[in-house]
Amino acid sequence: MQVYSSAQTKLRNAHGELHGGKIIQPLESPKRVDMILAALQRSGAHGIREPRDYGLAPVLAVHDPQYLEFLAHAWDEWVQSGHQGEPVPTIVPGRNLRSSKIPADIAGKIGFYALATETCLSPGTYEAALSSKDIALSAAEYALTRQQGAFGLCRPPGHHAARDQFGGYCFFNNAAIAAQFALDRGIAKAAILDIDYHHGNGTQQIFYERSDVLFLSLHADPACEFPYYLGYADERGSGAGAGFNRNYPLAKGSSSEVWLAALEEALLRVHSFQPGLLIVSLGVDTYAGDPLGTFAIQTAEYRQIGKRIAAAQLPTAFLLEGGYAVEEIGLNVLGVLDGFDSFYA
Ligand code: SP5
Ligand code: ZN
Repeated sequence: MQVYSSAQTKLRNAHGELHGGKIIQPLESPKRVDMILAALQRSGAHGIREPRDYGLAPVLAVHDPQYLEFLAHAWDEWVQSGHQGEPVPTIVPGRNLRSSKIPADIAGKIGFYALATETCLSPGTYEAALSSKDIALSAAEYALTRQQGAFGLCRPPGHHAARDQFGGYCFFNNAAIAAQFALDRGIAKAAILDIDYHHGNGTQQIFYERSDVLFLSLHADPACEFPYYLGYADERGSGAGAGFNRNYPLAKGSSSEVWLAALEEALLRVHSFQPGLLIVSLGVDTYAGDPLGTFAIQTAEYRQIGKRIAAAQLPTAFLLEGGYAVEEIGLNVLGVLDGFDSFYA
């Protein structure tokens, strides 16, 4: 299938990530892109292209303008304030503080716009995030116009990013931006199937009150895993969106059988919704060897997952989310793409 990728995504190259009480080398690293590209090139089965520049309008169709402004200038403001290290949020407007005031000071702004504290800001993050959304948009446009499959090698990932918050390694919600773009291009309905190990809290939040985007997420039970505060089965959408949000929280350590059964249920819902575009938030942190995951999916099983998704027979844009086992990430992603194509071969 058509693949979109850009070296600009590697400008997101933070030094640190807060993990288990230590600042470690980020799991969400540029090497992830290199390893996936290497596997794609070895295979030769999928053509790779640069994305086109869609500008900021599709971002503003989903994200808060002040949040965008914050991301565009956060690093410079941080440096101008005399700081040296990479900023992590140190105080957030939690339950007992006001969130109606946006501080003038950059450290305060970082807390205001953060939903998690593991993700450091860094020079180049904004530029990489811009490239990531262009990759998502290019893949979605290709899938729509050709009525085929496409893969966007998005980085940084997007599904944790809310309308006005970053975190979980995410800054712009690539899947939401692509879905909204497709709707603005004239399709009536889009479905987002999120198969990352973690719940897609940002995507859920963005479309929670809407009936034109069906959001389905298979993930580790938030009672036990990040993002902890969203992703439970009783979250089914509200207002006009009631019934258009479905979560499939799975126990830590779930087997491939359990996971695939949940996928079947979710795909049945996609089928009855009849979307004009299917966006798959593709995280391969469901892999048995993933340093953040606990699920048991093996490399050889990703092919079957791709084939099963292809059986929905919809124009489909796969967008990369998580996946941190860098040695195997290439084969795991390739398996999904090959499996998808094998359905049509
Ligand atoms: C896109 C994506 O997959 N984002 C995941 C972000 C998860 N970040 C928090 C991970 C928490 C891991 N807990 C560390 C405990 C160390 N023992
Ligand atoms: Zn994840």
